[in-house]
Amino acid sequence: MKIKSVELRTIELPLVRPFRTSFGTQNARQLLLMKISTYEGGEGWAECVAMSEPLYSPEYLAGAADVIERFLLPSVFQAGDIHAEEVAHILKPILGHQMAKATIETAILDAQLKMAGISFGSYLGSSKPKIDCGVSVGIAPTIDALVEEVSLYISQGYRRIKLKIEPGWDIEPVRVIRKMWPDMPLQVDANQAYSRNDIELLGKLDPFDLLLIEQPLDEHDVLGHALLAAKISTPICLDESITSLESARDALAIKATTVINIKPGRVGGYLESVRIHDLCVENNIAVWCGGMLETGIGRAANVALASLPGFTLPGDTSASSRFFQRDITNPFVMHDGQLTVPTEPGIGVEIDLDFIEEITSAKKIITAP
Ligand code: SMG
Ligand code: MG
Repeated sequence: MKIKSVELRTIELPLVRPFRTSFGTQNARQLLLMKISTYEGGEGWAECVAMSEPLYSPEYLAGAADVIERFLLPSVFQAGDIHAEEVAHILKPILGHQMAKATIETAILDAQLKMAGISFGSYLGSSKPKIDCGVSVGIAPTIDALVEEVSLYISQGYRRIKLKIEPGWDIEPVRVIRKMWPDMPLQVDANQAYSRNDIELLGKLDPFDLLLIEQPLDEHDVLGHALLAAKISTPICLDESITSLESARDALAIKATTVINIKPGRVGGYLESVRIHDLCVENNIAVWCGGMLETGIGRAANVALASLPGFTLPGDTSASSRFFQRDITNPFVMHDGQLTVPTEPGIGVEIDLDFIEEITSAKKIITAP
């Protein structure tokens, strides 16, 4: 395949309710969309999961757009005839920027699979037609507001609840939710808000039978997670710290994590995600698919990934309506706590171009030299 042009646009979708984590509150999802066109007449879509500010990860929207245009696309254009399987290798000399790299690889893979008539799910190794859905619940203004929000998701059928926590919003919300729903699969996510000094405090979560605690410490403190894991009984699950197959292997080797959250953007794409999945299957480590408030474009590919056999825990693969009133594709609608894996070629969803145009704040077309 030879890439002819790449369209980059920034869009903004309002969230149905503010989403608060330990690093900030989001009221809207601003994101970068990519459409590639090939000389063979193919088209591929992807979204970049970087947030507008570098708070979850060092990458951010405008930075991703810049590195894509300035460094990544020139390398891709120079490579000429290209397959998705070669993209990571071609981009390797440019360090970091996994989310930006994942966007290019995914758009090329979408175009390639659409041309070949193969769905993302079949290509990646899907083993089931439907996946179980979990939902991520932000830090609420009050315990009552939290109970109300969790009740709504449970009534909608979600099969696992994840509570965002931070110092001062941890033991009490977990205690209340666990008491109301004693059998609900429940987990927490701190987004790095604690330190090694908090081991005793985090141990107070042990009585609540949580599936896991996600990324309690700094992303660079992998050893700290191993020390914590040795002292508490709640399983540790790394998110931000896992940026590649190698980092997953190392974290498992020192027992810093016993469950892994795979986010394709964070690890450089779906192909690296499958490699991490395979490593975990070999080592009997449960994996689940994380979420980055994706629109239908990113969600479609995530749902396909989450249908691989090693994804044994429900992911942050919620319905479109969890975040958006209106999605930019045909919406993902949950039935009985599950989403159906798309089977059409490529990411397998219909793109609502009219709506995308309406919410586009910037657009740029980069043509191959
Ligand atoms: O897409 O359902 C989703 C969001 C899930 O909590 C979620 N993601 O650390 O796992 C995480 C966060 C990262 C994004 S928070 C702005
Ligand atoms: Mg997380």
